[in-house]
Amino acid sequence: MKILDEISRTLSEYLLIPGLTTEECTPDRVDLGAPLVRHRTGEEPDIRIATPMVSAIMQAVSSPRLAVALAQAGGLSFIHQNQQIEDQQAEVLAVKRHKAGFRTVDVAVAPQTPLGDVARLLAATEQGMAVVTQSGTADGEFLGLIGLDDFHLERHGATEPVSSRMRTREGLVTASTSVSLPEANELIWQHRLNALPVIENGQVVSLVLKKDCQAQQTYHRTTVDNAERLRVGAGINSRDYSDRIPALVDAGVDVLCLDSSDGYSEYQAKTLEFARNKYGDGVHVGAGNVVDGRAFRYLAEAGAAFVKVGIGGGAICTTRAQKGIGRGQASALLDVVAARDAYAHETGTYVPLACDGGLLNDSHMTIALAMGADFIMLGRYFARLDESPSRKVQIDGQWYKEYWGEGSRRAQNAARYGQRGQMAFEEGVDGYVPYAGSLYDNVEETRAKLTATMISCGSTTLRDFHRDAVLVPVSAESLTQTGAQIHVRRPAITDGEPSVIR
Ligand code: MZP
Repeated sequence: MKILDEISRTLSEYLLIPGLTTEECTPDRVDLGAPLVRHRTGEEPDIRIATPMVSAIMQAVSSPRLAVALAQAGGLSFIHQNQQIEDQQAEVLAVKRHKAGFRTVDVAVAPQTPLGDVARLLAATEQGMAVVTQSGTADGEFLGLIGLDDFHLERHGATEPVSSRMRTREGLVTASTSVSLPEANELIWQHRLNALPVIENGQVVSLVLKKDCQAQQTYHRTTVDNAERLRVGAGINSRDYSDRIPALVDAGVDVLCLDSSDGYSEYQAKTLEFARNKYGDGVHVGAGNVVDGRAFRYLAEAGAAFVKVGIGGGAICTTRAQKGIGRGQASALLDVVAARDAYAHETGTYVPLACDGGLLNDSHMTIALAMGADFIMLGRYFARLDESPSRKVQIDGQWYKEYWGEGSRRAQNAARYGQRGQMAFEEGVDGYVPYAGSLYDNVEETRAKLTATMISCGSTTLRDFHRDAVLVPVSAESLTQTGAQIHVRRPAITDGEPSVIR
């Protein structure tokens, strides 16, 4: 037994001291770009991301929809591995096949579907338009479109069929699959359309929406591969890797990551060895999670493309209470950063680090990046957003999204926790997080905060930030004074007027 001569510290226990802000430190010069995979020091990695944020390998977080939105915002998602290989493969394929600006059909109805059902479907999926097909399924014969602008339930009747109000195929402008996005947008403006269906063999392959035209112009740091397809990652485990890795590689996955609560194991080294023997440098596999320099070196030597840091800090995690394993995220990160830098110095190979779990607010991200993390993996942050796959629910008038841990009974991700079959005990919880709106808006706001912090510290790149940041531990007393100190309660609202509480 050995007891480390240090206290396990969290990210909240540090603050940044501003550095000299020079005239060169302007928002347009700040580059938040980060390397995602190992590379020779001083050279460019195969994959970089413009926004140093990736989504957690979790059922409640990383779906194709979120992966598309995050890649458009400059980050990257890891499609979760707690599903059948073919299902995960299909999700990766869906992202790789995503044509920017071209949506797959989210809502399809039949001509006889009652208008009331259409209204409910559109509200539940937050869409404004449904495709009408003979069979009522997305791959049925295309008959027309029906949108919220086409009917009013009180005027037209909830039981009336879709056929009474739909816009039929004959009167619609459509396009073939050879249409490019600029051409599609041109047709939309020329014919004053809300939506342009793209048709092949009588079926709708995709829809181009007017409201997306504007949005496309805002995505200027999208994470794409050499063929301009969105990049996407995927989780793997150290059990079925010999089948899962080839299936994901066939689907065009850009980067893989071992998904385990404790990655310091021979199982991970064997999985990395399998990938290396089969694909050489052609496939990138990240590993983790670890909380000290020994574990980092072990995985770096085994060929990890990047290493994830963090055990027990996740917002939904009960590992520390259940098993007594873990380390404060700041202590873990500082130890692993030192090991990464020593490894780079000795070998000339830089293995990026992801800070994973327990980042409760944006300032934790700036502290983690200042300490040397290359990018941040987030679960709770993305689970709150429109694009996450979980349900949006209202509780006591407030909107929430469901969020559950991979170690919860709901997820049953036994492979991640080294358990077999049904999980014998839980290491995570199942609950709700406050709903927070669209991914793009949230990521832009976070980017603005990271940029402002780096400017205060006098850095324009993350590499400079790693080198120049000055951090200070805070006392328990000053922790209690962090945040707004409001002593006046907001008055209760009665009859529309605030009543003063004395
Ligand atoms: P957070 O961003 O929600 O705080 O943490 C997300 C991270 O928590 C994931 O990337 C993963 O490493 C970890 N995780 C996922 N499920 C559990 C669990 O059920 C967990 N215990 O700890």
